[in-house]
Amino acid sequence: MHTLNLNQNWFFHNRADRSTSLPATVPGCVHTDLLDHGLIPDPWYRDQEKDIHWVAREDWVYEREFYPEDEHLRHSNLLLCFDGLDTLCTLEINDRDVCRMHNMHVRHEIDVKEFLRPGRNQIRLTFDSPLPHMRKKDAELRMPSWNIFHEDFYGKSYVRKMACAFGWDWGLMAPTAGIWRPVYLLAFENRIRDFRVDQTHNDDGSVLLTVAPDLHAEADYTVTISRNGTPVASTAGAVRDPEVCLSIPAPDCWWPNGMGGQPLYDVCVSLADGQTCRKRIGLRKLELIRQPDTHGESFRFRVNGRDIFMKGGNWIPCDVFPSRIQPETYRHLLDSCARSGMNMIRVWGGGIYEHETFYDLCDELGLLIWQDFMFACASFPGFDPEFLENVKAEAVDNVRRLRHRPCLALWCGNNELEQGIVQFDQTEWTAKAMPASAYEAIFDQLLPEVVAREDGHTPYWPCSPHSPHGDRGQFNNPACGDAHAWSVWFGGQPLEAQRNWSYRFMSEFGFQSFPELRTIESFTAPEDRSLVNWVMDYHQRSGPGNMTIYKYLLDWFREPVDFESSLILTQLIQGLCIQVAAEHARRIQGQMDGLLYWQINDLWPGATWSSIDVYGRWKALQYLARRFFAPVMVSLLEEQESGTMAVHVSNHRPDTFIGDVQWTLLTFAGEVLASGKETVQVPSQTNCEIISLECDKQRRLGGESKLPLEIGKGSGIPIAGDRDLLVLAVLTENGVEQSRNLGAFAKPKYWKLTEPDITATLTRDERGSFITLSSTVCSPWTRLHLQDADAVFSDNYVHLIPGFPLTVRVESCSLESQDQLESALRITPLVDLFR
Ligand code: BMA
Repeated sequence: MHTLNLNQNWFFHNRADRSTSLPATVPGCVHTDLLDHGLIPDPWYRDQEKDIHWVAREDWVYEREFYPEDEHLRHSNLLLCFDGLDTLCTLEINDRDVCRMHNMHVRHEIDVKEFLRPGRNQIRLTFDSPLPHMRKKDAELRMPSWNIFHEDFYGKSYVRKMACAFGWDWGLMAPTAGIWRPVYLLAFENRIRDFRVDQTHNDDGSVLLTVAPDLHAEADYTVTISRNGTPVASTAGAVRDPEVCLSIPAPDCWWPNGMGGQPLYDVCVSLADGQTCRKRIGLRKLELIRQPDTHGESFRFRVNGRDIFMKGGNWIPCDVFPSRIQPETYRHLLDSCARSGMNMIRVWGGGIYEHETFYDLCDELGLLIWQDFMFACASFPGFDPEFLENVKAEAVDNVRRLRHRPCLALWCGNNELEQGIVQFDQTEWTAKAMPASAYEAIFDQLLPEVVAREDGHTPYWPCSPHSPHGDRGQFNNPACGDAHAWSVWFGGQPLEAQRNWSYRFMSEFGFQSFPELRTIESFTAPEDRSLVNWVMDYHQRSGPGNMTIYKYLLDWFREPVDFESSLILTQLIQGLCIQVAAEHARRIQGQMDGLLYWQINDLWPGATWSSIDVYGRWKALQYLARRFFAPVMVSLLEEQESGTMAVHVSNHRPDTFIGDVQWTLLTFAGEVLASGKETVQVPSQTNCEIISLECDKQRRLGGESKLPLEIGKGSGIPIAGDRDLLVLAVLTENGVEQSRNLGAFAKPKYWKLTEPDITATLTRDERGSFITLSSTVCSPWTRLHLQDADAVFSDNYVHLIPGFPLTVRVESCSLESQDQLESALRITPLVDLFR
């Protein structure tokens, strides 16, 4: 078999103007090509996005010549392969029409034997603007949809194209066109198209692998399983055998991050002519356990027989032009997730089925994938046979592409359609919703059938969120299924209300923040750098927007001292919001068995829900996640009225945790009022309440008391417990700190903070650079950052408490020398951020 790479030597032009043909980059898209040639401005900068909208209204032509060799042409099979075409396009070869394509999410293999000739050949792809097609279809029947920011984009559901390219509440509007994944020619007589691997985990611990090749050949084949290059099993299949079985007697099993390793095995199917097809698998059994219990019905992932709490976030495309995403971007983001203790990522349905690199990294890092099919926040024409055919091809292709991966945990039909955009008691289309029949055709029939047939193991879930029992329209059912809880951001409830959650699995909730000043500087001019102005608002796409951020900010913190402090305080309120929810979820593990926050990443710079911005800079949330998703975590839960503080330890390690919790009651000046130590033993995947500290009583023993409340509830006057009392809990194992947390009875805005004297000592050894920090008085959420440079620290927004020094490692840094690091390092205590 020959593979001829055809990614080079492409030219593109506007269909209306043939004379301006310019070199193009493939894989790529028209926007990145226009940017490369300086023909459109950078849409990220200020409000320049509006200056690129015209691009989506034009038709674009991509063409190239190529000279196949005789050894290609003599083969009986010549397939022109496109791994991704965006989206409505016509293929011509040598001026002859070959076919039309209309799905960005599917790979195409086109038989071009009759179209190719010796010598010069020309391939031309004409990409139609999707807008006239959408307009025409939408005029026939309006497709109700959310997140439509421009009337041009009504009808986007008729096109199988990345939905968020039309704009979302965290991103810009830039529907593009082009050859967004590789293109190549395959020339062959025999071919291994693909193969399927199924695993059976036996009671004796062995694993039986069934390998079923999909051959375009009349040939015998061999299957070999190897580990780190060493074969562990091999067998031959005759041409008539649809599948062969191999036994792995002593398998090394694959585990989600934090619960064990991620050993990977290579499966290779080969033909006598030397042709091979390979996949990398992990040996694991994954189940979604939905069984009746005292709370209703569980929603719990079980891997290799062990119930595991899912910790993670939601993933959107990392660029509105996904062809531009680099492997390093995936690596940095996913590595950040794994380092922050995550074990599950939800690939959200308004984006793309991700690149192989993404899933490779998830396999390697132990990040399970909740994979949505690409349907989000809109109705879809489930009555149209042509549309259903198109969706079917997409589903079959993507299920086949991903089904062998150990990271794949769940196929989910769509994002949020059941929360209002489909009416289950309705048979007609309305301006706001689709009828049940059109919905069911896609999400209750077509997709689950494809998953059952083509995958056969991975569970299918129709929608996120979905209630499997009772009224399906009651999408956030606390007794069963998953939930998207937006009661804080959209509902305006206080952060602490999240402690009343009793959902079974939280697949979405979130809070927005601004990115770092350096990121703001990248898209603003100096005069834009204030909280309220046109450019800052232009980069905020959520309805409740900045007003909501500031409302919560001022509920918890004081007025920021300057612009940069405002940015940081928005990150802290965001981090705090997610922390409150995550700690609660871990405390009620067994009732709630997973928590995925909205959202991990960004596709442009601005105010969004992300924990890592579009340049890969960690916001405070990412650091806090590292603490609240840590394998072992101590958390504190205050009871205002009684003045007690409960100390909990949650263990997500594979084994029982044995260690000590040291607790200290102290004033902000650092005066210790009481302290103690408890030895703890916490079984794997459980949470234990260790002790309930009677802080009010302790405090009285040590001095004056203001608890339980300074001022009564309902008086309209701010409620605060003791404003000068902190509880520090430090969890240690053999004397080594594993987790540290703070509790208080008043919000930070009322705390009696004083200016700390912080000592930072920089050291360096063969493991890297370290910063040891100590403080004369209590300094919660102390920020480390570099002036005009970037770094990721092992911890940040740290709680500095007198007598409890802390060492932070510099995990990555854009500066080269230790001297540069030393002079760029800035340490900002919370008290310096607000007035
Ligand atoms: C969720 C998502 C997105 C959206 C986010 C914030 O429910 O599914 O549609 O961006 O809310 O509004």
